[in-house]
Amino acid sequence: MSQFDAAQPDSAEVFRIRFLGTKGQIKALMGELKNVSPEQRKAMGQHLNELKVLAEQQWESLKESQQPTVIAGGNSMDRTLPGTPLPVGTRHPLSLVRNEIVAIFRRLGFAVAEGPEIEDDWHNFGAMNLPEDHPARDMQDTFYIQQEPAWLLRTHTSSVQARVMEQQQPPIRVICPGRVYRNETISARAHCFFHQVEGLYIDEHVSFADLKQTLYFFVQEMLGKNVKVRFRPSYFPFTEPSAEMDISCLICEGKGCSVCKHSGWVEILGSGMVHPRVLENFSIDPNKYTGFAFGMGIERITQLKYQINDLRLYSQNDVRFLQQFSGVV
Ligand code: 2NM
Repeated sequence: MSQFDAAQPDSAEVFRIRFLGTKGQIKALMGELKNVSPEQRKAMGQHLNELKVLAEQQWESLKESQQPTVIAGGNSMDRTLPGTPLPVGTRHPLSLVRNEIVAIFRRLGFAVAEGPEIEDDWHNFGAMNLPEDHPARDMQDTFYIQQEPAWLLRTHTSSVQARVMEQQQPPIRVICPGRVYRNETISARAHCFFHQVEGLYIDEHVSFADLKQTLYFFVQEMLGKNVKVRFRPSYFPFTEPSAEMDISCLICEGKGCSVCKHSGWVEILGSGMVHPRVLENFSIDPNKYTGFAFGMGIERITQLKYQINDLRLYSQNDVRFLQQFSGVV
């Protein structure tokens, strides 16, 4: 640190006394003028005046840099003090897993689509072939914001796929990640909101074999080459036929534990061939086009990947939980 560092509280005054004071160096040089030959005296005088002006400027700027900055409210702040370090946040485990899922499907040519969390009845239920009296429409499961006309919190991201089909004819290849809401009592195993990735692929000649191979590829990329899969027949109103996919339990490697309820298998997603009525709802000709669709919960896959056994941890924002994912990209 030099003698005239702005951080030194008295450096302007030290500078003034040394260069500009009555006993300062510039005054002393001025005194020497009488010893200079008359021819050189004028030029020398001009140089010394320039030096004096420069020294005065330097003195002003030193004084200025030492002024405490006055901010609104009258508090003063020393801008030369080092800042207080701020704690750096970490990516949420659900975001990490969502990003991974999205990256895998993007490599297969799926585009990402997003849509509103507040929906009307048509995009969430009607277009998805959910009849008026279907239990998923019950007050118990759905958060209604308004009854007539109905505004609700989407219960799945199929509503986003409805909006894609409304705007685009096949080929369609999209995945829809997002938050969905269901009116459930909060516990370790259920929450009133969770996160989904749904996928939709419609083109000519899309088959159930395409569905199986796509989802098999996904699981191998996501959870490793050793994981086994099986498909079980199931039912969804928007697909026919429908199937649920299980994977061999990663926690006990199929031997039997509480996560797989001693069966060796855990369900990770639902899927099926898009119901012809859903295609017709968007003027997509079911005789020309077929499609498959699937939906998975991000929480479930995160649980398997990181062994998180309580859903509430995801939304409590306890830094001791969140910090465990620091450095994971
Ligand atoms: C699931 C399971 C099976 C699905 C269907 C559609 C659409 F838009 F094509 F109708 N989107 N998502 C679907 C199918 C979702 O979630 C468990």
